Amino acid sequence: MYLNSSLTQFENLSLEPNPEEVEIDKESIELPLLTRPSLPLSSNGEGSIYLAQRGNSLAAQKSEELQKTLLGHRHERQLVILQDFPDPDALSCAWAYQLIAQQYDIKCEIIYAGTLSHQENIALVKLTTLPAQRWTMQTLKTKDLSSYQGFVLIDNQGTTSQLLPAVQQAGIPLVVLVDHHSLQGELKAEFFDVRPYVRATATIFTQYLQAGILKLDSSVSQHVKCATALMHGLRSDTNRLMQAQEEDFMAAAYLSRFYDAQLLNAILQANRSKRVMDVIERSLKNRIVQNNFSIAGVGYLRYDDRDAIPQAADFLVTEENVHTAVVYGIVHDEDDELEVVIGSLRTTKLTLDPDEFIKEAFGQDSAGRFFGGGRTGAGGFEIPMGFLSGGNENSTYAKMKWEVFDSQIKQKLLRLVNPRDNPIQS
Ligand SMILES: [Mn+2]
Repeated sequence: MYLNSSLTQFENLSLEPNPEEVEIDKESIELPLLTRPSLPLSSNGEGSIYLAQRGNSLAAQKSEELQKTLLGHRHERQLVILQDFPDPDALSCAWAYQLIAQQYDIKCEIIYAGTLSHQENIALVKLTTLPAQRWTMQTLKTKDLSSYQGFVLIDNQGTTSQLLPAVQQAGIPLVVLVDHHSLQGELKAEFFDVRPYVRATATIFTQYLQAGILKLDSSVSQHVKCATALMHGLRSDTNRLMQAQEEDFMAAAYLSRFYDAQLLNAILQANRSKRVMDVIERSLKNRIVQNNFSIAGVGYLRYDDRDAIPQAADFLVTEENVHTAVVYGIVHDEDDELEVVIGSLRTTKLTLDPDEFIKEAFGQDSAGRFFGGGRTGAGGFEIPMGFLSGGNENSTYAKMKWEVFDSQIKQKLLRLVNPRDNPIQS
C-alpha cells in the first residue's frame, strides 16, 4: 500500500481536469493552444529519464498556459493564499508569482492566517523583505473581499488554510493552483499545475522562470532576493538537496546564476529558540520506538512555537534504526480559544508514502476532508478539537484532554506501525 507508485501519480496528472481551456478559447486570445503531451505510463526504472524529459516539455507547456491565464486577468487584484504556517518553499514561490503577475498589471497580496514560527522563515522574510502579510480571521472581517477578482493557491491546495472558506464564500474564483503535494480534493482552478513527483514548488516556479515567463536580471535587487528565496525553498524541501532529483538540481543550477549566496547563508544562520529546544527535549523524552517508527506526543505548545513540531520530527528521524518519526502536540493561541492537534511526519524510507500513511492512519472528518497529507519524505496533519477546546486553566482537565488525544493518536498510528494488526501490510 505504501509503495510510492509513480503510475498512480501519472494517472492523477492525466486525469486532471482542465475545463477552463475551453473558456480561454472562447475569450479568443490569439495564441496557439498547445495540446497536452501524452504521458508515458511507465513505473519501471526508466521513470526518472522520462520524468526529466517530460519535466522540460511540461514546464514549457505549463508556463505558456500560465501566461495565457494571466493575460486573461490583466489589471485584476488577486489574493495569494498560503498555508497557515508558510514554509520557505511557499513563501518564495508566492513572491515569484507576484513578480510574474505584476507584468500583467495584476496586483497580488500574499497572505497567511497563522504565524511565521520557524526562525529561518522569519529571517527569510526579514532579510529579503519578502512581501507576505498575516491576515488573521479578525483581519479578514475588516477587508473588502469584493475588490479581489481571483485567488491563488501555492504550495498548498487549501486544506491547510483557515482563510479558504471565507474567500470561497465571498465568491472569489480560484484562478491559479500550483503545488507538489498529492492531490487533496476536487478543487477546480483555471490554471492547474500539481506535480506530486517534484520535490519542491520552487522547482516548478524556477522552470516557469527558465521558460521565460519572467526574465530574471541580476542587476535588479528584487530579482536577486527572490532567486535567493527560491533557492532556500528548494533546499529546505529537498533536505538541503539530498533528496533532490534531476529536475530540482537543474532548477538550482539556474537559480545559481542569480541568487546571493551570502544572503542565503545569513538566512540559514538563524538559531533555534529555547522553546524549540524544549519541545525537542520533550519529544526525545516521550518518544516510543516500534518497528523503526519513532512516535512522540509533546503536549501543549503555544501557537508561535508550532514549527517546533516538524523540527522535533526532523531530529527524531536521525536516530539509528529509526526510518520514520511522527511528533504531535496541541497548539493553542494566547486565549486558548483556538486549539488544534498538529503533527508532523518525517521519513527516510523511500517506500513509505507520507500522504497515504497519514490519510490511512487518521481517515476523514464528517465532511469527507482528510486530516492531513504529505509529499515525498514529509507529511503533516491537523485535527480540530472543536467542543473540547479551551478550559485549560483547570489543569486536571487539560491533562485529561491531552491524554485522550495522545492515546487516540498513538492507537491510530500503531495500527499501521505494528504488523500484527496492520490491515494494509504489503
Ligand atoms: Mn513545498
